Amino acid sequence: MIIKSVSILSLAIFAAHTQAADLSLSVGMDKGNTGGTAPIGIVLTVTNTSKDALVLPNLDGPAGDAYLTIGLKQTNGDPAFVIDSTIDSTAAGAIAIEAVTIQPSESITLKRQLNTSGLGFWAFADANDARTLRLLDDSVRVSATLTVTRDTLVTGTRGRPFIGTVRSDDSGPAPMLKIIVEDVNNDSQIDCRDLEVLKPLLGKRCSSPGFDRIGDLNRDCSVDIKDIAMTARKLPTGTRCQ
Ligand SMILES: [Ca+2]
Ligand SMILES: [Ca+2]
Repeated sequence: MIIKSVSILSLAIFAAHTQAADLSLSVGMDKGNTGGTAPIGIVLTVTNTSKDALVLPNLDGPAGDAYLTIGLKQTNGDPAFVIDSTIDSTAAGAIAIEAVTIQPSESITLKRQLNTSGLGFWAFADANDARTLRLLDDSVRVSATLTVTRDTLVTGTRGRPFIGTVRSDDSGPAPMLKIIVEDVNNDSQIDCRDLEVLKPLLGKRCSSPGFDRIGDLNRDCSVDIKDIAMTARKLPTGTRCQ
């Protein structure tokens, strides 16, 4: 029994090593600002680091053959959360619904939009308690994992199917993004223009006509003085707004 366990362990180590040598995955930001409720573009670069042409299967959809996980982890120690993600498109804009061959040293670029719900970045401190919903408001580290579980969709392509897992951490430090909810108009600055966006929303609640989540900075379903104060506190010293 002991011998059997050791050989399984050795196999696992060998597999991890060969996968790391086949592909590398790096993560970057398509758009750095994270204010308001704007989506964030994540750019993933997959590079063939092996000597063979490699085939990646259909990358569209979580059907099970290939999937991508993008992890967001707050650097202040609060719980991480993870998005199980499909891949929106290749760099050229086409959805990757066909298997793709990557030649040795060649890279393909994939894009993924996060926060497309417009709700802002949030997480549950306790997944079983809806009252623990809160915004992510710290720097967030982004990482990604690409997993290919089988090659049944690889047809009509030339090359060796890639099956395995590759993580962005393998190719360097994970990029960071800063979440700034006080930048209401998402122009990378906190100034009087952000207060101008908030003013007409004052007094509106989730159920009110004209309510806009962009003004509800603390996500308590009400645009009120607390939201104004959050932005006001972040204004540069000495700023006077009309
Ligand atoms: Ca702004
Ligand atoms: Ca509020």
